[in-house]
This record gives sequence, C-alpha cells and structure tokens, in this order.
Amino acid sequence: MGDMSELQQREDALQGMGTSLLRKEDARFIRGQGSYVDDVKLPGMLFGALVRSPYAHARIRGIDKSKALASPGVVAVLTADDLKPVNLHWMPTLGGDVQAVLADKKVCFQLQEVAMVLANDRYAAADGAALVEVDYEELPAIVDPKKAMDADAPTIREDIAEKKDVGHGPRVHPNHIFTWEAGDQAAADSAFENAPITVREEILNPRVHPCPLETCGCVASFNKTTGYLTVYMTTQAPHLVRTVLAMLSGIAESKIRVVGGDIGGGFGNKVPVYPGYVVAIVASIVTGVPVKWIESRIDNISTTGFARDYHGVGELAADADGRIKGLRFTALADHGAFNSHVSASKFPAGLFSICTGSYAIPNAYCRVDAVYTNKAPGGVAYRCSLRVTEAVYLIERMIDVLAQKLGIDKAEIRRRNFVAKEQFPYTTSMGWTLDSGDYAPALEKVLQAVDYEGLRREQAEKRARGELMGIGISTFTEIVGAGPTKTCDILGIGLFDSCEIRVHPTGGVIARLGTMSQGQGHATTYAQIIATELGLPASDIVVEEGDTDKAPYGAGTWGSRSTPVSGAATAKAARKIKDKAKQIAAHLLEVGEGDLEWEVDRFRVKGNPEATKTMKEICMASHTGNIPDGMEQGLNAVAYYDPPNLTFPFGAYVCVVDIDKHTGEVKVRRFYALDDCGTRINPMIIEGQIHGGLTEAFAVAMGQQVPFDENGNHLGNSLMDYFLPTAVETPRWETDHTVTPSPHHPLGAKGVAESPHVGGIPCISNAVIDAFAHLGVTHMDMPHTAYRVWQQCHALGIDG
Ligand code: MCN
Ligand code: CUN
Repeated sequence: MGDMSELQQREDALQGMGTSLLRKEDARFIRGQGSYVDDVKLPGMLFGALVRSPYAHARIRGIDKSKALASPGVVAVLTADDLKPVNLHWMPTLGGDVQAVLADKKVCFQLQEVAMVLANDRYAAADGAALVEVDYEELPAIVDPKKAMDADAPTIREDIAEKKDVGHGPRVHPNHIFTWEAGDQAAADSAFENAPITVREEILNPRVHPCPLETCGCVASFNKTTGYLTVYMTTQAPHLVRTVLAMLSGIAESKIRVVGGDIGGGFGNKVPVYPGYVVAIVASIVTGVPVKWIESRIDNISTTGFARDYHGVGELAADADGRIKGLRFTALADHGAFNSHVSASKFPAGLFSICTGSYAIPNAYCRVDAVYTNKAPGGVAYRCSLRVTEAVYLIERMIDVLAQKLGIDKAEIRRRNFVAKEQFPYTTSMGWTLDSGDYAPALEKVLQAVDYEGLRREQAEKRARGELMGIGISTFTEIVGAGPTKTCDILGIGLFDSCEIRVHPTGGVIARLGTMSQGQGHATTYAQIIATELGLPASDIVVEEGDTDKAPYGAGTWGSRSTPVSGAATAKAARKIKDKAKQIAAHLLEVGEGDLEWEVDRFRVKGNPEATKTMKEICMASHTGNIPDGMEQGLNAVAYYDPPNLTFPFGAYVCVVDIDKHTGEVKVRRFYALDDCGTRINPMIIEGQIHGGLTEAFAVAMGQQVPFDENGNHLGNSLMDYFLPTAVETPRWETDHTVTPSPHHPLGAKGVAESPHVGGIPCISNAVIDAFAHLGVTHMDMPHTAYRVWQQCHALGIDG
C-alpha cells in the first residue's frame, strides 16, 4: 500500500467528491465568454416582437396588420389565423392543459401574446408591433381566485367550457381546473374531534416571480431543404421540449435539435414551453430563415411562469403537551388563465402532500382546488420543488401557531413532534417514505450556535422595554429528485435521467447528460463524481449538457433533481466503466478479478503492493489489442437511472430580527442555516446554492409580490417596482451542516438547491411574527414590508 501522504496526494490530485473545487465554468463566465441565447447570431436572421394584449380579459373583434406591414423593415405579421392552417395556434402544456400560442378570438390575461411582427432588426420589429391595430371588446376580469367559481363568474376559458375534465378529474365550474386530495380525511376529522387543542389560520403564499437575470428567448432555425429544425433556447429541460415540439409540429423528433447553451438563471421560470418559442419556430418554418425572439424584462415578469399564489388554510389538532394528532391543510390555487406549469401527471398539485414536514403526524389530509383567473399562467417555479414551498410554509407556520396557543417554546414543540432517528425510513400519513433523517441533533446544534436561551432572555428584556425582537425557527424536510417513473411522468414520459461517459485513450473523459445547468455548477460537480468513481482527475473531465443531439434523454434540471437522479446515473455509468476496467486490469496483471482491490486511482493485487494498473494505463490498454478475449475496445458507458424513491434533505434554521415599531422596518440581525443534503459533492457549491436560496427566501418573505388591480392590470412588472435584493439589503448568512446519507442513492447524496428557499421563507416569517407573539398576533401574511409591518404596529397601537 502506498504510504498515507502519498495516497492523500493522489486523492487530492483527483479533486473529487468532497473537494471545494472552484467552478470550471467560471473562467468563461467572468471573462465574458458565456454564450447565451441572445449571443446566437445566424445569417439572414429575422427578429420577432410580440404584440401583447393591454386587457386582462377581452374579445378580439379584428386585427389590422396593414400599418405594421408598411413599416420599414417589417417582413411579416403572424396571428392565430396564420397559425391555424398548420394547427399550431394552440399547444399542449406540461400541466396537461392546452394554451393559446397566439390569442384565438379572445385574450385571458394582460400582455397575452396576440401577434408576432417579424422584421430585419429588433427595433423595426418593435416599431412594427406598435402599429398592429387590434380591436378589443373588454370583458369583466376575474382577479380574485376566491371569486373564480362564483355562480355568476364569467367563463375565462371558452375553449374548454364544456369539458368535464381537463386531465385531472371532474370539474364543477367552467373556471375550475381540478380538485386534488391526499391523506385520510375521515381519520384527520376524527383526530380533530377528539383533540383538546386545535388551531386554524388562513395563510397566503403570494404570487411571486423568480426573475432570472436572463429573460426567456430563442433562435429557431428551420432548414427547408433538410427539414431539420434547430432551436437555441432558454430551457431547463431540453429533451422534454424536443418531445413537445415533435408532438406539436409533426416533425420527426430525430430532426429536431434543442440546444440549451449557457443559461443566465432559470429558477423554474425556464421549464414551461412559452408561446414566444412556438411562434418563432412557426415563423422560421414559414419564412425559411432563422428567427430570434427575446423577451423584455416586463414581458418576463408579467407573462412567464410565476410562483405560488396559494391561498391556504392550515389546521392542527394536538394534545395538551403539543403532540400533533391531526393535520388538515387546504389551498385554493390560482393557476392563471392556462394550467401550464410543470407537474408530474399524477401530482397536479405537485408534492404539496409533503406538508407533514419533519413531524410524526398520525392523521393528515390535504386538498387543493385549482382555478383559472385572468392572470398569466404558472404557479410552479422559484426553487419550489413543485409546491413544497407552500407545504413547508404552512406546516412551519402552523407549528408556531400551535406553540403559541399552548405557551410551549417554539423549539420545544418541534422536539416533541420530530420523526425520531430510529423511525427511518419513515412512511408519513400522506404516504411518502422519508429516506433518512436525524432532526433533533441538527436543531440542537443550531440552538447552541446561536445561544437560543440567551436570545430568548434578551427578547424577554426587550419586550419588557416595549421593543420588538423576533426569533424564528424552521426545521423543515424537503422532497426532491422526482422521481420514480412508476409514479412520476410528464406527458407520459417517466422522470428517469441518464449519463453517457466516454473515456479517451490518454485518460481524458467527456460526460453528457440530459440535465441543464442554469448556474448550479454542473460542469464541476458531475466531473467530481466521475473523478472519485474512476480515479481520473476532475480537471480532465469535460461535462456537456443541453444539446439534445449529443446527450442521452433526460428530464432536465428542476425540482433539485440533478443530484438525486442524474448524479446517480453518473455514478452508475462510471461504475459500468470501472467494472470493465477491472476486467482489463485482471487481464494485464494476469490475476483473477477477485484478487484485485481499488485504491484511489488504480487496481492493486491484494498482498502485492507493486502489482498495480492505474486507471490511466487501463484507458490506454482498452484501446489496444491487449484486452481479454472477446472484449470490445473502448471504455464507454451509458446509464439510465430510475430512482427507487425521492430524497428528503432537511435543515434547521434560526433567524433573529429587530423591528422598529415606529417605521415597521425589519432588520435581520442573524440568520443561521444548517442543511443536511446527505453526502456532499462540492461543499463550496452547496454553500453558494444556500446563499442564493436564502437570499431569494429573504426576497419573498420581505418584499416580493406580483400585484394586480381589480381589472387584472399588472401593477409591478419592472425592477423599479419588483423587489430584487442587492448586497445592500441582504443579510449575512451563516451556514452549517450535518451529513445523513440517503440510503437508496448510490452516492448517498440528496438534492440541496431548493432547501434554503423552502426552509428560509418560513424562518424569516416566523421571526417577524414572533416579534409580535406576546401581543397576541398569530399570523401576518408576507411580504413583511416596512409599510405592512407598520400597519400591524399601528393596529396594535404601539407605533407612537
Ligand atoms: N450538490 C452537491 N452535493 C449535494 C447536492 C448538490 O455538491 N449533496 C451540488 C450539485 O452537484 C449541483 C448543485 O449543488 O452542482 C445543485 O444541485 P441540486 O440540489 O441537485 O439541484 P439541481 O442541480 O437540480 O438544480 C436545480 C435547482 C432548482 S430546481 C432551482 S429552481 C434553482 C437552483 O437549482 N435554480 C438556480 N439553484 C440555482 N442556482 C443558480 N445559480 N441558478 C438557478 O437558476
Ligand atoms: Cu420549482 S423551480 Mo426549480 O424546480 O426549477
């Protein structure tokens, strides 16, 4: 055996799993050499500008293109009538609905796509768009989802008014999309009847928007001679988009190439297929030249996938010691005018039923009613893992409400209800099997780190002086890594993932995956997995994603599924290669495979330290004639991975706020976040993800909301109005971790990217509300802007 320092040196040289390897992609990004969709410039390219509706709900009586067509540089104007002959004026959505590509006789939300003007440059296209004259007849709009199913509510979707089912069960009103439930209602009801203590609260997760730095866009290029369509686009799921495009257009899927390129942030905003993409594709097919369409910031905030808009009611039943006996959560979900967000087809309300959180709750029931309103479609985005944010917000808020009612400390009530370590794998009353967890020590570690007892003492002193200080806790469990194909599919396609690895003679490696980095550092972390598995240095491993002509099929990057699913596929492909490498090593060393053992970067004959074959030697040998009889040359593998279960990362967070009762200003004094995502691949990247997710949690809790007036006019769709925190407002984040590996993942790794957002929002909210707890306040809806917090102070008469 090599001596320890030599072994360590060899290990270090790989920069594999566990190393904070600097991100390989940053050399390009910080030197301005990223290649985003707007950097794609093809010869003869036209620019498309969308004409959008000023009304939230209106009938279209006519469209006059003549002035636009006469405008300099304008080549064509496309409307729904032009798309009809090719049957592309409507498209299927990833939520099982259909959506108008260009408005067909009516518009259902403000800034809906009505026409596309094609011109020689972007300015001419914009000028042309301003000259398209659309004759609208305004209709009453439904903005409040609570009024969507009123008897006299206007029908928003006349195209499906008569349909009794739009893919997810019976509908009871033309504006009803679905009702979805989980758990055991009778058991939950009886727990409530028998419990001495019950609490109930109405809790809103307001409509917010993830607002990635790069807006959505594409360059569509159809070659009339070959019939080959190439689309460069901002997408988090290139293969799924290719499949949708094939279904939509009738073009053979083998003749469609979707290229993701670099993506400047996605946050779920770049999962759906937007009308702009489809019109640009049709425009390229019609004109025979490439067509580029890029959104403005206002278009992005107002029309692309928003997040949340969940109007929830939380109820808990408990015994006098605060042990939870029953949970009932319901939500009214505002999906906007089309049900277009990504959701596995059996889970129309996403993974909302994870709402029992980290707690052993014997009886639980949840129901979600989804409705159409005259707003842009969406709902699932923003580090959300498919409605987990809403679920975690509800349970982490409600457990505080319960603690307050019982006068039990907010850390103590959590301890009393945690699923205990010995209970894992633990099947919740909603049917999820939590793979692994160790909640109590995580919470204790955080409480010690922040001196929780000391903080509570300080708070008591401040309260006595009439000052406002709040301490928020969140001990959340996430669910990420959709998902087993037997339960999770989109449009029938199972949510497995894949990885192809090719090893070159001199030991360089290229790996291709169906996921799509938008800033998560995949080029670095997948390379680290392969480095550890194969004993080849991460620096020589190239990772490619996003080009459907190159990568094997995958469902893309969303729901923190890359590590749980594709990370596993990567390990599996590497292990196939390693198995073959072992056969070659045995052949070269003239021993049986059973006589070999693996040591960092080589196979070694047991008991004979000198007899080794390094992986690099094996790479070369695999390309020669000196391999076992009958073996094929090469060291390549493709692996498809269908996870047996999702992964359940968790965390314990504490937030401390000071509030100025005269102005309502909230200052986050301290935020301590402990995350457990199982085996950690790159600690630095994890920390970066946590900083990002917490900053977005701060944004949502403290300032973001997409507001509308009663006519459906968007009241805040520019960065002048919409809160994006900068370094000035953002608190300092303290991070920590524990490691509880997933028992079913080949590396023990769980996803992490969404956790800080999901766990961070309730933690901040809980801190703000805790500041008012002694005054009898049990809940305040987000965002906790200074004005709204001041209103609370004013109502309590403490602002003077
Ligand atoms: N990681 C790790 N060890 C683990 C888990 C993760 O080192 N145990 C690393 C991964 O290797 C990966 C990163 O952390 O480089 C995130 O991994 P994962 O949690 O698997 O999440 P995904 O890669 O699938 O990313 C999706 C997730 C989602 S759903 C949103 S939304 C979001 C997020 O990532 N959007 C982002 N983080 C983002 N970060 C940036 N910069 N930009 C976005 O758009
Ligand atoms: Cu829910 S936002 Mo991410 O899953 O792409």
